[in-house]
Amino acid sequence: MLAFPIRPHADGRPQVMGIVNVTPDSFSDGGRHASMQAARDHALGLLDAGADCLDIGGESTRPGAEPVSVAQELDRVIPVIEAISAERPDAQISIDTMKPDVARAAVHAGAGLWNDVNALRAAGAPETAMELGVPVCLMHMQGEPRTMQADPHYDDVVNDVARYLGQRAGALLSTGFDRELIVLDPGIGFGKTLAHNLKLIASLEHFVSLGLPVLFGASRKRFINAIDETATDAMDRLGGSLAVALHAARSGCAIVRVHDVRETAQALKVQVAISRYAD
Ligand code: 7PJ
Repeated sequence: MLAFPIRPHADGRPQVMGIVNVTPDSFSDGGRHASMQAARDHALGLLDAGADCLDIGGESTRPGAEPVSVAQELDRVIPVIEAISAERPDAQISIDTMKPDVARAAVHAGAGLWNDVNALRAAGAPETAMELGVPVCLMHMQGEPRTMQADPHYDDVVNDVARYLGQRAGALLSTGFDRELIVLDPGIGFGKTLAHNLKLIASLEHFVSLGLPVLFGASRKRFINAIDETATDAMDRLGGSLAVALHAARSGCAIVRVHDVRETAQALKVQVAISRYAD
C-alpha cells in the first residue's frame, strides 16, 4: 500500500483531495444505510473524476454546527471507509475528525491521514497520533465551530496563525512524532473575517516557506459569497473555488481540499501545461 500523498506531484501540481461529508444533512434523508450508500457512491465518483485522495468527515464543522458524539461519528464514517477500501483497495483516505477515538478506528479501517481541524488539542490527541504513525494535518481555528464566526480577532493574522501552527507542531514533535508526517493548514473560514481569509490566502507562500507541506481548503466557502454577492448558494461558488485553488497551486501548496474534483484537477493540469511554455 502506498503512503498517503502529502507532497505535490512531481510536476508541481498539488494533490487533489475530494471532500466526502457523511452527515445526514449533507446527503440523504433516507436513513443511515441510504446516507452510507450515498457517501460511498459519491466517494467512488470523486476517485473516478481524478481525486488523488479523499477526506471523509462525519461531524459538520461549518460555522454554527453542533458537536456529535463519538458513537454517532463512528457510526457515520467507519462503514463508509470500509466500503471504499473494499471497492478500491488503493484509495488514499483521510479522516476529518477532532476525536482521537474516531481517528484510531478510521485508521484501523483503512484511513492513512488524520485531518484535525482542532490541531490535536483534544485530550490524548498527540499521543494517539504518535501511536497511529500516519501523517497528520494540523489546522488553525480560532474558537470552536459553534461560535467561531462571532468576532474573530488577530493582532497580525499571518503571524498569529503561523505561531499557533508552530506551537501545535511542537506539541506533536515532543511525543516523538516524525516531522516528515506533519501537514499545516491556515484554516480558511475557521474564525476569520473576509479580510483575514484574503490576507492568509495572499500569504500562502509564507506558510509553504515554513518547510512543512501545506493543505489548503477554500472550496465553496462563504468568503466567496462576500466577494460575489450573487453566490449565496454554495453550489454557485465554483469559479471562486477554482481561482483560489489555482492560486494555492502557484503558491506551492501540497494538497487542495475540494468538492469539485474534476474541474479542479483539470484547471491544475492546464495551469501546469501553460507554465511549461513560460520564459
Ligand atoms: C477544512 C477542513 C479545511 C482542513 C473543513 C468546509 C468545512 N479540513 N474541514 N481544512 N474545512 N484541513 O469544507 O467548508 O479548510 S469542513
